[in-house]
Amino acid sequence: MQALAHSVRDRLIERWHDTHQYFKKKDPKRIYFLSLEFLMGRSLTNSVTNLGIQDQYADALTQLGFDYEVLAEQEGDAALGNGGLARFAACQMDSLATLDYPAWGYGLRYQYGLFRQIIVDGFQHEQPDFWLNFGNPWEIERVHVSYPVKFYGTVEEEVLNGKKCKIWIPGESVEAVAYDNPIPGYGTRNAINLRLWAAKPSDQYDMESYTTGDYINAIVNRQKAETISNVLYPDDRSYQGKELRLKQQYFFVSASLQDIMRRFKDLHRSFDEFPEKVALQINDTHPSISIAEVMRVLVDEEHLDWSKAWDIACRIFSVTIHAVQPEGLEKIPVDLLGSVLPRHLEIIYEINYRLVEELKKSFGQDYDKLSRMSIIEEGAVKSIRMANLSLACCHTVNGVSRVHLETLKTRVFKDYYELWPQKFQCKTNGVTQRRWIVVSNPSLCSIISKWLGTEAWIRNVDLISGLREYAKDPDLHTEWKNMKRVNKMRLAEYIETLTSVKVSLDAMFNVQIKRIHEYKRQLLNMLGIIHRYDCIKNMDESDKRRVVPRVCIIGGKAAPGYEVAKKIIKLCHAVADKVNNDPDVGDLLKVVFIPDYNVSVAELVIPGSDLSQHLSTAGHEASGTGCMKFLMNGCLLLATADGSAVEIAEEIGAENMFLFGAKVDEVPALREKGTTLKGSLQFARVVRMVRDGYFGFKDYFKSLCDTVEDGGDFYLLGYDFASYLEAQAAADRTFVDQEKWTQMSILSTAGSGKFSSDRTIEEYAQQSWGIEPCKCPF
Ligand code: B1H
Repeated sequence: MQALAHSVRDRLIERWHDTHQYFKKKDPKRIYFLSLEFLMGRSLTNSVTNLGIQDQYADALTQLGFDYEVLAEQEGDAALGNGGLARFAACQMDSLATLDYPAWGYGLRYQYGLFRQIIVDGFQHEQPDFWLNFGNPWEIERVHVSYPVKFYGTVEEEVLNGKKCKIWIPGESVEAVAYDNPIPGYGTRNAINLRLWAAKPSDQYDMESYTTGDYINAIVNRQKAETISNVLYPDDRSYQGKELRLKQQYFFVSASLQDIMRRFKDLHRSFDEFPEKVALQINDTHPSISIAEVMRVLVDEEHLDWSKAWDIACRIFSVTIHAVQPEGLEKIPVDLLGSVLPRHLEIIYEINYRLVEELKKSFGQDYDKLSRMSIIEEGAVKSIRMANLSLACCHTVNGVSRVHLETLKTRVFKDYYELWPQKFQCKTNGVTQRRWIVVSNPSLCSIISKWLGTEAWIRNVDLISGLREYAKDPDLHTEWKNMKRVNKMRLAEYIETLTSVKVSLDAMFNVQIKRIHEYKRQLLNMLGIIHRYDCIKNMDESDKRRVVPRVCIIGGKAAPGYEVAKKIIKLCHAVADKVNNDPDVGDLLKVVFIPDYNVSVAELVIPGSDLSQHLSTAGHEASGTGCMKFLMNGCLLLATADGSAVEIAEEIGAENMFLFGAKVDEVPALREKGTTLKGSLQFARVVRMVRDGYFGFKDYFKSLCDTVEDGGDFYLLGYDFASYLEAQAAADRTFVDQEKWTQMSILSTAGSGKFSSDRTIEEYAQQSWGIEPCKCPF
């Protein structure tokens, strides 16, 4: 595998090198995509596919006595991210390369990726993912590309050319070393760069301790420097105010900006041209300290006037917000920021002072409004609102689906929207069909190309709608069903190897794979399964013959500190134990938890699914991108009208999916009703089964049951239960009619074109970044 990877890498490097030479020669405006997380998964199959060398490689390997697919399976995942936000970044990189945009990705080279999930007795345990153990053939270490990144210290005033200026005297310096990861486009020579920074001790580090003879401490401190890029934070959306997290953010931002400015200065004299050559995209607010950093460099180091510098900053930055709730927005305590980055704190105060003066012109003395819009949050812990900093500066603020943008406009950033409506834009997420069809479902890929008579859809996905014409064609149906069956077989084998559960290929494979979160409502899924089990138990043999057999597949990680999510995982196992071993049930119902869900598991599971579930309480999933991957693979969707599912329904027709549950605008009123809102009798019954210890672990599950009963039920499981069961019943009825099901499946794939990240990237390029393709000649 290593040898194979190195041979592919050689080809990658050639293209990557040529692309950069070409970019350098043409000097187009570049887009720099800053993200604290990239979830790249495996690289071999993706690179081989995009380079168009798969057949030659497979043949050559056969001659050497190896199997390409077997080798490809050996590769571990690069899991430098948590979930949707990070995979979004990875899909964007694939589209940027394929569409020939002059783009760079910048992030952190964590030594430990997202934890590995181990299940012991049905409980989740976390193990470190030391993914670099055997080296990483896909990266190129650039020992000569390194920059010092400073922290702590003090700010002093000095007089330069008769003008007072501030200078930052840092207390610590850490070296950022570049690791380059070539990202090949498909059907083009272009290969762009994902540059990830690793922290190394700096020679200038803690000079004072050396000179004062404190040798041991000096060494210990040097080693501490390396911890900055050690480990990815597992997202629980609540670790606000951690020093290491702030240092990670500033570390990669500072190194990236030094790199970007050096590249700019190689060819340009004046920063006046900066906005014509540089667009900076920040992936959520995590890199938003870059706004203060750009101001610091331009004002303190390049000696530009404040207003000139601010004008430049406002023209280069745009942001994508992924959060839905105001509580999900990042805040950094003033004390913390002031200690780690004292000069940046001053700069943020200055930005805020000018912002508030500006706001007063529009809103006069409306102090409530002014304090809501301020970058500084007063209160028990005085904090910096990173989202407000981004809103104040960025020329574009992007939501990730239409429903999400609406929430941003009307709730989360209402005041800002009223002031600057033109900044707010919708850029519905997308995923790359290269990885999610071509690589992970080769049989589907061949079917599509055969029926469309071209492979052009791989670069121009709009063509995929051409399949609609054949949605009723019996020959296509036969091929489609065979494809699905082969993929299900592969998945069934995987399930059996992992869990020893044998599943029937005639059953409907019903899947929910994503991070475990209360709002995503895996608990609703479990309660639905319990209801189904309860019904089967109470049936006579003739009723049982009418049951559609189901394999319920669940997978996902819970943040290590998220107790409720961990209990949901245990419940999946407890229910599986009972159901899978009940002779009354047999093949009618199987429950499987797939451990350690990650990108490569998704590549296997998605093509083998019949039905996928997206159950978030309406208004809570900003977009959701898993659903797009299922859609492309012709899996039917059972979903709430939330995030991108609303737009999917528009594209394929609501009649081609199973929608259920409260709508976004009904949710607040339903919550108001609170305690008076009683779920159905059926709901009460299944919760009672868990409460009474029907699945064991009575005491352990008590608090889980409390979250959906006794007036709790913030996520409205009780309210949505009846409608959920109805949608599941509709899915059963349809599944019996295989012709109808297959037709809906074909129409799903045919309607998935909009959800390609190629479309998303074109929108960003045109509406936010103002960049043009720059295609390296072959
Ligand atoms: C999304 C996050 C996120 N939204 C903080 N917010 C994180 C926030 O480690 N952290 O600090 C990590 C992740 N991730 C997801 O983004 C949304 O929930 C999905 O609905 C959306 O599809 C995805 C991509 O836009």
